[in-house]
Order: sequence, then structure tokens, then C-alpha cells
Amino acid sequence: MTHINPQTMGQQFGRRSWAEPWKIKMVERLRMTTREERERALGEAGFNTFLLKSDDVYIDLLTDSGTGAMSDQQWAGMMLGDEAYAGSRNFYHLETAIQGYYGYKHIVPTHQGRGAEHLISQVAIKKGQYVPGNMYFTTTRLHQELAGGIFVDVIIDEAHDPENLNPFKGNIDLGKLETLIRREGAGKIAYVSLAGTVNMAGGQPVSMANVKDLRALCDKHGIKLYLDATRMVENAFFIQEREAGYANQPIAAILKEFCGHTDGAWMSAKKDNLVNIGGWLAVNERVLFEELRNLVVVYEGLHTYGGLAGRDMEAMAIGIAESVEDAHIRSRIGQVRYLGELLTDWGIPIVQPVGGHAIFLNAKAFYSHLKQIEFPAQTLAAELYLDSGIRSMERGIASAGRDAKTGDHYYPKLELTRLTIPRRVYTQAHMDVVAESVKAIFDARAATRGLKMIYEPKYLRFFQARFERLSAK
Ligand code: P71
Repeated sequence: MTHINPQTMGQQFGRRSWAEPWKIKMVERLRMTTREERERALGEAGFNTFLLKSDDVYIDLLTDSGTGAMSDQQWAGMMLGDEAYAGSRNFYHLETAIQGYYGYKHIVPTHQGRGAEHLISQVAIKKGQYVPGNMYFTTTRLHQELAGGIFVDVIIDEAHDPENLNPFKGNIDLGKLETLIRREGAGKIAYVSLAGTVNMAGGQPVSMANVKDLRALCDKHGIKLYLDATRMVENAFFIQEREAGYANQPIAAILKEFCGHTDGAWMSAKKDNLVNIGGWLAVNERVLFEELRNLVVVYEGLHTYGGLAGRDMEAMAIGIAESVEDAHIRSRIGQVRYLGELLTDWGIPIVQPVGGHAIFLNAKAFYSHLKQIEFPAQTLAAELYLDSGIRSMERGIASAGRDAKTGDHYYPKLELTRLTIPRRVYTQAHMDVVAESVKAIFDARAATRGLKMIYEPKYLRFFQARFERLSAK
């Protein structure tokens, strides 16, 4: 060793360090694998990280969905499950938590986010209506389309540019939305579908100013505004950090104010709400609620459990309260940001600014020698797994699917590989291992070959598609 200049994480970036507002009570062993074992596992999985067995994975960054660690309080809550078929007391705790923290009036529990998406899409979309939104999310758009809706992306152009530093890249372009309303007429718009920290754009937030303007525009035309609240607490953090007037407001207050500008929300509680399973729908309008409450019994379960056990609802109610604590959200996003700062410093192309839940590697820039149809983001996920057993997720051409009318692939501008950080699970040392592995495959990128798809399922193809490595040219 020639030179040692040890620095803490904070010192490396010229600031004081933060640390997690919790300590660890229980640990889960991880299995380490050899390169040969990983070659075999990836081959069997058809180069698709969704098809790997989790026992073959070392650090699992596939998703932050349902992969978080619950607190001792939440585990204690699990023991308080009231497993009555009807009227479980845990449902009323959950209802009170959602009403208190998100501010909506009527609550319908669902087994997870897509259960809620299904219900709201079936009830609020008439065949042939448009559903404008701030970039698509796979399950959200599919449910809107299955209900006969036509999704229209009205996010600001900057969102499609991985290098653009706009602090609120999740914003809706009001001009684009107004053009659609003028062209088609307000009656042809089912509702505006707004998501907090836009997943597919890199976890990019929506500003309070944008939701206020949207509210005014929707009111002018008599259009409803519904929110995908899945990562809305993370969105509130960015408002606190970046938007004038919010620096001294608690996260809980910002969250409630934001939701107050919308007519209702659907939720995958597996993210912000710190549970392993669960979701909900919440609306203010009584008539709509009655319809949703009627439909939930067809697809999910009775309206006081929606496909969940009583204990799951209790854990969710407690998780909601924990999720809006400022110290929690600061350390959660701080960890994501730490990984982002390392990679940025090393010149590795990632989506900027770093968003709330993940680092998105810009696979197009990473493997600039690959064509998009050679699946650069899928290739990157495969190489990262082979190097170190880290599992990531493709968010590019495979995820985008095909145009239902023409049958052609969608060619999304963003071709990304997502390193998604579970909440309260991994340490800073894990982040260092991840960063070094990304650098190793970046340094070896010139020799990397792409993939071809050899099996393609009809719906949400990325989950089960299989690939093969292209032979050397
Ligand atoms: C994520 C997921 C889970 C997922 C879903 C589909 C493909 C791959 C992974 C789920 C979301 C989400 C947003 C913004 C609704 C859902 C569906 N995300 N809205 O990012 O991010 O919720 O999974 O509970 O059904 O890995 P659900």
C-alpha cells in the first residue's frame, strides 16, 4: 500500500456524514457464488434476471418492491392481526393511517399496486378514452389499455434526456396536456394519471407547482386527477430539498399538501409503505368509492381486506407512519445518492439527477457499440450478474414491449439498467461492492456482445422473455 488517506463517506463529498436512524436486530445470510456457478445460472435463466433463483443472487437490486426490511414495531404489529373475514380492526387502523397521512376520504385495500390499478382503470375509463400521464409504467399502462383506454405520454421532454439536470423531471407538460384536451375534447379524457417520482424516468420528482397548475387545468375542463402514490413520500423529499418555501416543512406536511391537489390515488404499498405485500386505492368522491368497493369483492376480496391478511394491514398502517419520518427518508435517499455519486465521479453514464429509489445506468451510452435491438440494458444486467452476483433490472426495449396495433417493438429513448435499492436492507459496504462491480464491467465494455430474444411472452414480456448471446461478428 503506497498511499492511505482514509475519508468518511461525508468527507469524500465535502459534507458531514449521515447514518441510518435504526440499528440491526436480525440478519439474513447471503450466498456467495463463483463465476462458473453464475454462468450456469444465467444460462438457465435465459439471460433474464427475472428468471434467476434468488439463492443464486448475492446483492439483489432487482427491485425496491416488497423487498424492504420491516421494523420491530411492524413485526410486533404482525402478531396483532385480526383475521376476521369482515371488519378486521387492522383495516380500520390502515384506513386511519391513509386518511391521516395522505388525506383521502375513502379507502379500498388491494393485494398490491396492480390490483388497485385494475379497479380504478375498470371504473374510471370508458373504451376509447385517453389517459394522459407522466411517462408510462408497465402495469399501469397495461391496465389502462385493458380497460379500453389509450395512454398518452405528456411528461416534459427533459424526462427523456438522461443528462438533463432539470430538478423536477417528472413534471407534466401542461402545453402537451392542453393540446390533447383541445384536440379530443374533455369528454374523451378519462382522467390525468400522475405518478410521484416517475419510475421509468429514473425516479424523477414532480414539483408542488406542477400539481397545483394541473389541478387548475383539470378543474377548468372538469377532468379528474388521480395519483400513483407508490413513491410519493420520496417525491416529498425532493420538494423539501429543491422547491422554494418547503425547506422547513416536514415530509408529512408536504405529502398531505400534494395529495390534497388530487382526487384520489392508487398505491403499491410494497415501496414507500415499507411492507412486503399490500396496496390500496383511495378516493374522495363517494359515488366512485361505492363502485370501487363493489368491484374489489369480485377481484381481490372483501372491502375490509382486499386480498390481504389482517396482519399485513397492521404492518402497513405502522409502515406508513414510519415512512414519513424525515430521518428515514433522508437516509433512504442518501444511500441511493451515495452510490450515484461514486459512479458519477468515475465517469459512468447514469441518469441525472439521481432519483429516489434507484440508480439507472444509461445502457445506450455504456454500450454505445450495441444497437438497441441487441438489448443493451438486458446485456448490462447480465454482465453485472456474471461479474459479482448483483441482480439488476432491464428498463429499456424489452420492458417497453410492442405497439398493439402495428406489432413493432417500441424503441424507448431511455435504455436503462436499474440498480434498485431496497429500503433498510443493505449497508454502505454493499454499495461500495456494487459500485466497483459496475466499474469493472464498464472498463471491459468494448468486448461485450449483445443479446437476441429467443422467446417472447404476449403480456409484460420482460418478466419471462429468454435471450441468447449474439455470436462474435
Ligand atoms: C418496480 C415495481 C414492481 C414491478 C412491476 C412491474 C414490472 C417489474 C417490477 C411497481 C409499480 C410502480 C409504480 C410506479 C405501480 C406499480 C405496480 N413497481 N406503480 O418498480 O413502480 O405495483 O408491483 O405492487 O403491483 O420494481 P405492484
